[in-house]
Amino acid sequence: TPKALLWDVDGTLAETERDGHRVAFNLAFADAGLPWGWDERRYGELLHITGGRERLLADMLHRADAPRTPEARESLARALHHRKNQRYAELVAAGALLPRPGVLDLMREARAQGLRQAIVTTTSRRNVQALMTELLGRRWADRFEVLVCGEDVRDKKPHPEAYLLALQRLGLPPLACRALEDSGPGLSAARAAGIPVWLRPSVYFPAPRPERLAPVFSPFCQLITRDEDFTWERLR
Ligand code: XBP
Ligand code: MG
Repeated sequence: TPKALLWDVDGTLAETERDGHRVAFNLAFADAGLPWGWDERRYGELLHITGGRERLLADMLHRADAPRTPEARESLARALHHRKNQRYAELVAAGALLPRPGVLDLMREARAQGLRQAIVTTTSRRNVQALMTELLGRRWADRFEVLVCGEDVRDKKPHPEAYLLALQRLGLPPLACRALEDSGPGLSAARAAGIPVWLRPSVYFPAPRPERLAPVFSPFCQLITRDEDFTWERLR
């Protein structure tokens, strides 16, 4: 059995991408008077680019009405991203996001079993703070020994930096841990750090077909497609 659980945030704890970040980006576009919008299909495509600001910049390359110079695009992306995060915090505080089934129970059970727990995400500390306060309450941080966020790394997922930093801070070897992830970039990041993954795909990341799983996935990735399998009893 593992000694520590390393939790991804976006898509893993809640469907934050579809119901949170995407909606908040669209509100930020409207706030800025831009006729831009990301529907679920387009946002799903853009999700392979991790980092909200980076995602905005990538999308601008496909828009005729985006600023011409890289400097102007940078500054617009920074402003929109800032506004998006304000809107995200508002949505979260209004209760727009619910924990995914099993998440809170699994956290509780892991704690009861004496497991160590960490947060390993490449979103910002502020976004994590907003979401966790809503999902777990004001004292949420007591439950996690280590908190690695976007500010702590130079390279976002799928780069393994965030996971490597978490291992270093926990003082544990990768095989003593399990990463809980929902996405392709998250899976790649954990795998590249040598950490076995419990993969519970979120809406934007359809589960890979079984014939494509082996041998790349096993034994490093356990795919969880049903809510009833997302329990400590089934996973450990
Ligand atoms: C998810 C991401 C983030 C979010 C938006 O990371 O890639 O970019 O989509 O958050 P993870 P920001 O699953 O590792 O938590 O706007 O703060 O980037
Ligand atoms: Mg994720």
